[in-house]
Amino acid sequence: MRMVFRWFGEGNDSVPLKYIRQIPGVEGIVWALHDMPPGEVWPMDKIEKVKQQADEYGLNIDVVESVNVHEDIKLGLPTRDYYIENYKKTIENVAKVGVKVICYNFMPVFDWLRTDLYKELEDGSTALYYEDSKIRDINPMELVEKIAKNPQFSMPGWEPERLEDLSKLFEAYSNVTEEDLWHNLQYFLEEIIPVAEKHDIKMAIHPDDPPWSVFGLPRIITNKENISRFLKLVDSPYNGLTLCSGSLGANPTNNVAEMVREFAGRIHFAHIRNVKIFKHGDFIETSHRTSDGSLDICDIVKAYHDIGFTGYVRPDHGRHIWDEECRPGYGLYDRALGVMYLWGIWDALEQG
Ligand SMILES: [Mn+2]
Repeated sequence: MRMVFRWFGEGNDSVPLKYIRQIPGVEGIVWALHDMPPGEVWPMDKIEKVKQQADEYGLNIDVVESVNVHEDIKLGLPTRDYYIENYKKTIENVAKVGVKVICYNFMPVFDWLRTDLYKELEDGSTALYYEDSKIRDINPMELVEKIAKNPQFSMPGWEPERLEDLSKLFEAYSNVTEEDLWHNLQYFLEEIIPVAEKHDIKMAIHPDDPPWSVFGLPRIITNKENISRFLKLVDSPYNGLTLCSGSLGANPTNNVAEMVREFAGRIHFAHIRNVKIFKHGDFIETSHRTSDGSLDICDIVKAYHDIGFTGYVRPDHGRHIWDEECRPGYGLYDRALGVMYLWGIWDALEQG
């Protein structure tokens, strides 16, 4: 496995590249142009700037997360063709600096979803928390106020401009069924996968987080059956997965290690983190350690080891520990501990 670490860009992340290079075994950053609105072409000068910054610290920029998909594509509107053409140009542009994998998702309106960004764990650290009853009771607008208006940083997937016209967006989705979403995803893939093939970039869809419908919006990348269906939409190795253990694992019926084995060869990027699941679909993110959460991270890493995984891995979210001031879920300390835990398991497996 090749370890990488998410970085939000100069002036947009509390963690400097100088520190990232000091985490053992981290060879590159997972990056994006976070100031580019979905649907716009990423310009070469901005892409090259990130490359230069990473080069300075000997870090690669092989993995992009995310190139966001414009809502019109997910909605299947006539304007989608324009945004798909732009998406292709962005693929072409990032290929010029050597990008190998693009992570993206196909979740309507909301990217990931939580009800509390700073829920306290027993040890006094805080972490991202999802409480199902709150999602049922809350108006989506209130949630946006809470999440998107985070005072320190704009939250990835929750960019204010993206959610500006939330009620209109909800209205637009009111007639979109899961089957429509499948259809729109297929249309998108049939257009972009040949371009990805041409430029040798593996497309890696991120599962829905959490892996079930929220606010009545359709969600489809949620379980093993649906992922199998997704991979067949365009049966090419370039149409692959970002297998996120924490997202899929929030549903206890999902067996992540089993999915790793089943989808080996189509997994280009692994997000590994633990979650502790409570009743009623509530869950909290925990340290990566198996005993701290509900997922057997040892078994998941073993599955990757068994399949001879040579793709990219990143520790996913971390808790907020040691009074670190950071983006919710994206501090240095707990993610660095996560990296070391993953390497610890991997190295032990290597020794047999
Ligand atoms: Mn993830």
